[in-house]
Order: sequence, then C-alpha cells, then structure tokens
Amino acid sequence: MSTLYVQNCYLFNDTASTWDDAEAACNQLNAHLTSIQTPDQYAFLRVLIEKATGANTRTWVGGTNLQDRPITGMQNGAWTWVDGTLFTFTNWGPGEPNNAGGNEHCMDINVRGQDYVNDENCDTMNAFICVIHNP
Ligand SMILES: [Ca+2]
Ligand SMILES: [Ca+2]
Repeated sequence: MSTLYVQNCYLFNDTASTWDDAEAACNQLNAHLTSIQTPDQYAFLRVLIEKATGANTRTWVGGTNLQDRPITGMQNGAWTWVDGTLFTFTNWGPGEPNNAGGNEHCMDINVRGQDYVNDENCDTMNAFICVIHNP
C-alpha cells in the first residue's frame, strides 16, 4: 500500500524482515525506511499501518544508532535517520531507548500494538515502511 503525504510517498510492506533487509528492499525502490519528522506524520504512519493490516502492526522505521552495533556493551550512541534527514525525534516510549542487552540499535513502532516507539534488536522480523521524498 502506498500513500502520498506532504509530498512524500510512503510504502507499507508487511513482509517480515530484519531492519537491514527492510532498508535494502526500500533501496530497490530508490527509497529508504521512513524517518519521523513530526507528531502529525507519526500519527499518519500509524493510520497507514492500520489501514493496510487492520491492526497496529509492529513496523520498522528508519531510526538507527548503527555505531553501537560492533560493541557488545551498554553503549547507546546518537540516533540518525537512514534517509539522511536531521534526527530531532523525542517521542520515544517510556524508558526507551533502553538498548536492552546492549543490542538494540534499530527503531520500531507499535510495539505490542501500542502507541509506542522503541529501540529493538535489528534482527527482529517486522513489517516496514519506506519513504520516497518528493517523488
Ligand atoms: Ca543501541
Ligand atoms: Ca528497547
């Protein structure tokens, strides 16, 4: 399912994928996993998922703190958006990002079907949303 919003095109894909495989699938479309720029856009993304799946399906978005990945400690470095936009997001779920087990470096939403943004193990299998800016 693809939808235009504020001159961007969003594509929801329910194929359960790791974060890396999801980003690679977006790249095939000259897209990236989506960033979240505003509360309104976040709400839009959740509606898109609900329309596509009939539920608040857990879904990858494009936030990552990749620099943590080689380190098996309790690092929790700076977050970035894989689409290259400035990371100003502050609407994490309570206690997140918690970098659980020192191994959560990718962002997902709708955790346990809730209005909740979380850092997650990048090898978790989730649906995902790509964005094409100004198609
Ligand atoms: Ca992390
Ligand atoms: Ca977490």
